[in-house]
Amino acid sequence: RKPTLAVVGATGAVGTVMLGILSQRENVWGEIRLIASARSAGKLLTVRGEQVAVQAISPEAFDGVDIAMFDVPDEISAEWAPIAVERGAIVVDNSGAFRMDPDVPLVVPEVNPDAARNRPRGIISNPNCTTLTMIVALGELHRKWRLTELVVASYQAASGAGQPGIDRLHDELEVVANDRSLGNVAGDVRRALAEKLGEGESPFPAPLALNVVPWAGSAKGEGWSSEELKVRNESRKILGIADLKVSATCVRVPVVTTHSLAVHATFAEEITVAEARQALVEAPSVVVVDDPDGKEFPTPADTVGADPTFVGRLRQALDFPNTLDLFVTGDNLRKGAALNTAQIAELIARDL
Ligand code: 11C
Repeated sequence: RKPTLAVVGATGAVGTVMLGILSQRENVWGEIRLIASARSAGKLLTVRGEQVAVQAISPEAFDGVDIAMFDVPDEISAEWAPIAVERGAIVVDNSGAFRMDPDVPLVVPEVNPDAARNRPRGIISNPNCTTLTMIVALGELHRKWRLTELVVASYQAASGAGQPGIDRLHDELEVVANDRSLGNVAGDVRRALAEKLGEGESPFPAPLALNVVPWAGSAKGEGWSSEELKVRNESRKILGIADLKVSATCVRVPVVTTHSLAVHATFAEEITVAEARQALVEAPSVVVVDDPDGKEFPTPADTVGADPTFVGRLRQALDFPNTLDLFVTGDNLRKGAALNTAQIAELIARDL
């Protein structure tokens, strides 16, 4: 019997990409059950070329499910993942609810696949999309040269904030698109948005159109955002380096989908650009795009919709021995979320 899979949060931004991914990858699943809030119950969604009606979330909805993938907010996962486990499912959770629980593995199949086998709570966590954007490439370099320090700045897409983030960016772009006077006086974009879109709630704490916003997530004290602490804590856990030195600055940019990171990575062993490039070229799921003279480097616009991590701008840091600077891009809804979750589910389905 092929295992039964549940997709919880099937109607969200990540859930929508998940249904596409499940339709494209090898068909290892028997039934695929779609679950969402009661509001979406009965809605017909297409997966594997078939229309499937969404079921309202309930304990019974998990009966007979072998693996349940959750793409829902933290508080929904915190409540419902243990219920799905009680009903017999193994949960692969893409929220932040369980990632730092010592009894929950945090898995990236290219980096620490074996961790998926030790899951005392019946739950496996999927990392945050910002961490995931860089971690496959860094895992490969760490395997060979032992990573000791990481300084990163992120350039995060609007879809990291889900469908409301995507909608807001498009609304803002519509306002600024036909006004060439904007962007010349401090506050003019903010005023134009307030005038045209009202003072309504934005998922972002400042205008995103014609701007960059040095903040993602919630405040975690001493000036740090939740997103920055996730990059630090999750990188340590996935790579298994408890004392990895990490400093992150997370920034939102007016890109719909695909996160980018500028990475400054220091290693215990001597590393050259040529060796690092070769290791990355050979790494599964990594594509090196690095010919600035030929105008070839990773950009979000050229990455969106693709599965691999793209790496470019590889340089030996001039004033830091054993340190590489590089730029990485990855589709935050695919490898950053749905794809990695699907890969974990496939990994554990093989052992069922
Ligand atoms: C963002 N990375 O870009 C966030 C979204 O912990 O899974 C995902 C939050 C998370 O806003």
